[in-house]
Amino acid sequence: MKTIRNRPLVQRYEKNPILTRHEVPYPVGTVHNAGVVKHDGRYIMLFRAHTHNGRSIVGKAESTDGFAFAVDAEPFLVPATGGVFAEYEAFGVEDLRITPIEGEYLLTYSAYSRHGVRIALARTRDFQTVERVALITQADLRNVVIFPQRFGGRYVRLDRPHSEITPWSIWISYSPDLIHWGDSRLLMKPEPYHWDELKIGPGAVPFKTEAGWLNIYHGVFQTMAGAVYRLGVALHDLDDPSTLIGVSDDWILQPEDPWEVGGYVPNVVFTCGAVPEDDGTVKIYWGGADTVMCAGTAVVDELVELCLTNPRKPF
Ligand code: BMA
Repeated sequence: MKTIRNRPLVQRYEKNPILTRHEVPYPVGTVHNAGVVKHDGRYIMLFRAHTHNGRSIVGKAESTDGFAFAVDAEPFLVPATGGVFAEYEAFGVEDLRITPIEGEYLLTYSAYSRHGVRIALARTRDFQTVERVALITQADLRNVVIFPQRFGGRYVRLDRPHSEITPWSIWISYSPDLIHWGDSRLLMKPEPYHWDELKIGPGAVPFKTEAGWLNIYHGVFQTMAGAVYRLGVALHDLDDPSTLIGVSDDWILQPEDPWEVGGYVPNVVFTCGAVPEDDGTVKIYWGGADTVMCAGTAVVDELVELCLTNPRKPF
């Protein structure tokens, strides 16, 4: 039996949007799709922003309460100017995720170039200096989230390859060293005539609950008026994240506010980050219409319950 609630699963912050281009001290056209993490008691947000040439960079903002963010004077990550990264980041860096692991933060982001889109990995300990590690996928692949712990000594990631037979689906891959990835398996596919029938992809970095790893992902439905991006949830086994305990049949968030329904790309809520709190809630961050940043709060147990009751088949 599903619990009947008289409030939405994700309670939107009443002062959404929490960040727009007007709060950025350098010229950008958008602020969206941010990775967020708690570091030394402060919330660090690494957001994507379109510069005025139409390509993306990553900016940084900080907050003490997770809702009111102040943006740094300079961008955090811009396309590399030297080495192999320069060749593959020339068209911009996008949709960064932050994985806290073993005392450091792994940053995965989309690197765009004339060769397509692939994923780059960088690391930081303090969000002051960043070290690029490796380009960890080929083209065309985006939306990679690394789990915040190793399993059997190996790093584990969810990724999102695309092929005609298995379009835009969520796979899992493993690495002994963060550079070489393999042992890949399919975990979830879009479901026909369902809110996520066109595409699915990893969203926020999965976080640990008592029942399993909670994975907030995005799903896309094609309508006559264009694509609609929503968020859903899946629960992965704590010891073996390749085992899916349940995938919720329902979405948890869809575009509803004016800045989600309208903007640079209308009808989009897209997450790259969520911060679990000690009180059993999770702050979820999403880009609205590829234009602004929004936040909301959900009760973790309710998201878990949604995965367990009335789940859909992963594929
Ligand atoms: C996806 C990515 C996201 C974006 C979404 C909606 O393919 O490009 O960065 O938020 O489309 O435009």
